[in-house]
Amino acid sequence: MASNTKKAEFNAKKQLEQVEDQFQTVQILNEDGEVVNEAAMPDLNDEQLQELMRRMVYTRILDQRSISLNRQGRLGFYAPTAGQEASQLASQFALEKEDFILPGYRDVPQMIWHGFPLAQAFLWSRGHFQGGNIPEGVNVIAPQIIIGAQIIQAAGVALGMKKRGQKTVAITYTGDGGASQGDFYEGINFAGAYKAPAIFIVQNNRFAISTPVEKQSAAKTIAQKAVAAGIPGVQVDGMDPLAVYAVVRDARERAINGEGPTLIETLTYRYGPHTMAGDDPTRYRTADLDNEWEKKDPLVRFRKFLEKKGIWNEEMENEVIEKAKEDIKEAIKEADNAPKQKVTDLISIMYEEMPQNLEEQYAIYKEKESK
Ligand SMILES: Cc1ncc(C[n+]2csc(CCOP(=O)(O)OP(=O)(O)O)c2C)c(N)n1
Ligand SMILES: [Mg+2]
Repeated sequence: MASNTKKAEFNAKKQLEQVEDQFQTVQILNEDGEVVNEAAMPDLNDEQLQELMRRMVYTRILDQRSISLNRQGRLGFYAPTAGQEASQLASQFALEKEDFILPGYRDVPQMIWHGFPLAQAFLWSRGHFQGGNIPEGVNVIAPQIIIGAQIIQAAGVALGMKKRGQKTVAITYTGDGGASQGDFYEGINFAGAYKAPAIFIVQNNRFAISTPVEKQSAAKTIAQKAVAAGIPGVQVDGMDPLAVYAVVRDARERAINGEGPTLIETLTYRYGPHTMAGDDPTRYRTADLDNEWEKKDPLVRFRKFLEKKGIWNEEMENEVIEKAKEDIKEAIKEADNAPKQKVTDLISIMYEEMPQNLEEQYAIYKEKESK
């Protein structure tokens, strides 16, 4: 017979509420570009703040141009990024060049700012082998298409860094949908158990293609999923570049000091469609929701903040826009001039030492291509 005292001791509902209460959204800049959390302000000088703004403006143009290029048939796969600039670029801005990025398909901007050439990003979009051939010294891998697979890979890369005694981190990105995958739980659990210096970013843009986040999980936050892995979880305003920078920088510090991984949920929104392959967001999102999120725009609030400080103006912004357009024009030309790819190219870049079965196929194709 269960007694009433027992019932009171085991209050499952309260347990859940207590967990959820711990995941309040970190914000530094509000929608009007005002500092609402001075104590959390990251240590960035004026030049660094301007550079972060430049990158966000540049990337917004890159997104617009990529969408046009895709519609003209000059790019292949493209997953729009507008709306997610703070989440993507401020998190990359908190890294060092030696850190390793394991991106998802929407995370091409972070790769570019980590040193991956734009022309190669365009080639990746076209499925050209040179798009997956990462230059030496650029610590990224090609974007992951399998949802959640990069979480496990990041745990492994981070553990490798730890074993080599490197003071670096592996950072990986997935979406709200990715946080429902088995790989996600396995990856954060493993990294937690081995105190691997990993940073797991879940960009919660509220939709996995057309499925709203509320339908994917009963958890009120994605950040709280960290609790089960025994690692810290932080939910941050993903439209606020300063807050994103601050939490990622903090996670990086703890990781390189041997304190293990962190799960970071960035609350963000993608203004465009899921990809350019043809989904229609008006069939799964309301105009009201779009408007609500556009008011939170990361560029608008950061611009206001910088203008108030007197370190940003229209002329500077126009300069960045022109530079972006120029770079994109050059990069697409370079991509157009890439050699037509052969099957042997695809095979030869896959492994340092070719396995026997591929050697056989390589020989067959080499023969065919010589005719
Ligand atoms: C293992 C796996 N299952 C399904 C898919 C098909 N798929 C591609 S994108 C996507 C939605 C992912 O949504 P989310 O993780 O929220 O990322 P977002 O696209 O919003 O950035 C799905 C289900 C896939 N690529 N891989
Ligand atoms: Mg999503």
